[in-house]
Amino acid sequence: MSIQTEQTDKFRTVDPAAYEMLELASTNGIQTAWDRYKAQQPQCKFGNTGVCCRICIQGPCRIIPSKPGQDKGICGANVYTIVARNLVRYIAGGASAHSDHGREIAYTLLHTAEGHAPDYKITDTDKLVKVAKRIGVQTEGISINDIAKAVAIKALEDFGKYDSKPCTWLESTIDDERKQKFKQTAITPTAIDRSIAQLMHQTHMGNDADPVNIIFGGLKAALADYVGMSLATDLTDILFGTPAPIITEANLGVLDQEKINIAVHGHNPLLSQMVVFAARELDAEAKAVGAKGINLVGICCTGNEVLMREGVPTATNFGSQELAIMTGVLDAMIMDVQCISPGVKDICNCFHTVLVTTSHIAKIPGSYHIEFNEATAMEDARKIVRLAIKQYGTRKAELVKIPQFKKQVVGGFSFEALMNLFAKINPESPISVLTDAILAGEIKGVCAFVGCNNQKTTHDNNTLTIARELAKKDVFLVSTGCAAGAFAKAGYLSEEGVEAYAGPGLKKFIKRLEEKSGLNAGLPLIFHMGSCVDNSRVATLWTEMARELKVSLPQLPFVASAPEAMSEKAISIGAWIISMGIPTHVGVIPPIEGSDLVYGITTQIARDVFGGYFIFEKDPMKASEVLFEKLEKRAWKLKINRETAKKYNSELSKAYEG
Ligand code: BF8
Ligand code: SF4
Repeated sequence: MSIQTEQTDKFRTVDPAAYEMLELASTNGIQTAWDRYKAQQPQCKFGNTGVCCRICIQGPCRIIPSKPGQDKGICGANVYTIVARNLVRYIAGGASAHSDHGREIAYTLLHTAEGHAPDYKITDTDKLVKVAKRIGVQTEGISINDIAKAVAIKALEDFGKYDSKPCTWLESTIDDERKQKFKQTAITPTAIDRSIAQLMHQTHMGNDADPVNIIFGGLKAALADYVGMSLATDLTDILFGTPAPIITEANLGVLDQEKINIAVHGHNPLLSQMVVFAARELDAEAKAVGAKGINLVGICCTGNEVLMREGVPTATNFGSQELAIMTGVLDAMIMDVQCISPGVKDICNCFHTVLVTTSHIAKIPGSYHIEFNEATAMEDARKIVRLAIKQYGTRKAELVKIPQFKKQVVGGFSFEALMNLFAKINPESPISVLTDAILAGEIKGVCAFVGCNNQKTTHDNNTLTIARELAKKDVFLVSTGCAAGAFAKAGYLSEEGVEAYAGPGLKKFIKRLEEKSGLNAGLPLIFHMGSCVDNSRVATLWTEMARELKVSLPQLPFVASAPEAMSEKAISIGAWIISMGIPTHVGVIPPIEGSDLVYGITTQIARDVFGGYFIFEKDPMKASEVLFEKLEKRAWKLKINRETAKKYNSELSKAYEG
């Protein structure tokens, strides 16, 4: 059975709802990201290969290595310096975005504990105490508020502390082998802000010209990114609850013509979570204007946050964000920060949808700006929801067209939720349910899907293809971000995906868990672990697996794939994943091909030093083969090592007995 419809266009999207909207856009002459991508062709070769330097205003210097005189920048910078600098500056951008998101959560936790953020509360006290103990905060005889305050302060210290100790959220979450590795390579961050500032300094005109050193500086900032993400996940769980399995739906068919539809779009749940509460509270006001209630939907990672905790359906993912407006029933799109294409405003202009910006660092000309403040959170959220209620009356019936595609989603698999599920089979050692299945050969390893959509690929196609191929070969799959959005829309986050694509081993494994799950739905083919900052949950999973198997991360049968990576954040995540020892596929070639040396550092030297490395492969079928081969090799070595160790130990003990 195929759960993709035939009615898809292999050049633009494999999402049938997006396809329908794209057809509508063509008919009505509405410009979308797809058109603008076309208009940008051919894209600048210098930019595409990373050899254009704009770091000082003597530039731009565009390098042609084969052309004497143009083989270096005006200052004498070599092509490898330029490519490396450009690459790591992406990491600085990504780390800034993730960590600044984390910082806001930390401030809100602090202010909640101090009583200055009356609309927030500490929801998961168990997780608070667990995190406190892990990072060395006293809990015995201390009030919940005081523990929360101490935890929040520790988190804020990770941004700007002045000592040279490693960041707490790195030191308390990774294994000793990686700690040593990061120490030896001098990439342990001591403060997030400092690592990012240092990287910008390091890559300023006339500073570091050594590509290896520049890349190591980039990895330090990438680990700072990990710290920011890790603390963001922990503190968000403390404030709003740790996700548990939840059943919902995805794709544009979740929009409801009879209700007031509000989309939350962006990343930071401080606002979107409040909009969830406000929408529930104001349902009667929606009914008073003739609607059947309020239908809240999510786009991108703020959507993932409220899906994981509240079961809010996903409307769509990054690549197709504009298309949600074209349904004509979206009364308001509420943005917080990151990955919001300014192009959404142009589409809003063609429909009645009101675009509401809420952050002082993310405004779009022509949209409503309702500044969101933690101190007045619910009041702000109510204001936004009421704006949508008002807007409902201006809907144009003749422009309504909702594609009738939606799929069931079983999400909410935080690390804790996964362990709770595994504990139903093995309460003493939940993680060994997964590791034993790998050792037995039932499961061939784990692949984590992360990242975005990118116009350079067919929307959702790389992501779905690689997952299908790996699932057929019995690889256990987890996902975050817009990759999870693609899976949600295609039915891969439900039982339907298992029936369609799971290989015999994977199916047996999932069904064994399903029997005990106690859920009102079957388990999914792919386990949704959350938003992009929640890649920290994925890191917890691999750390726990390695601990159980008594191996280091470079030996673990675990790979990652960002099949349609787009943002600076995706590059930053990829960089810390490889530094953790995990081979990472990227389906879009970043601008590094202009330097063989830099390309080699990321794909080869990284392997020698960290055990993790990038695999750049645009063809999804080939990528799935390479990823599987990496898993097989690691799983095979794991078994051989264990058998040898067992034999050696028993021979040794026999010798002693003798
Ligand atoms: O942080 S996956 S397009 S929405 S960057 Fe953006 Fe990429 Fe989506 Fe989430 Ni992550
Ligand atoms: Fe050109 Fe050097 Fe300035 Fe870059 S830093 S723009 S290579 S002069």
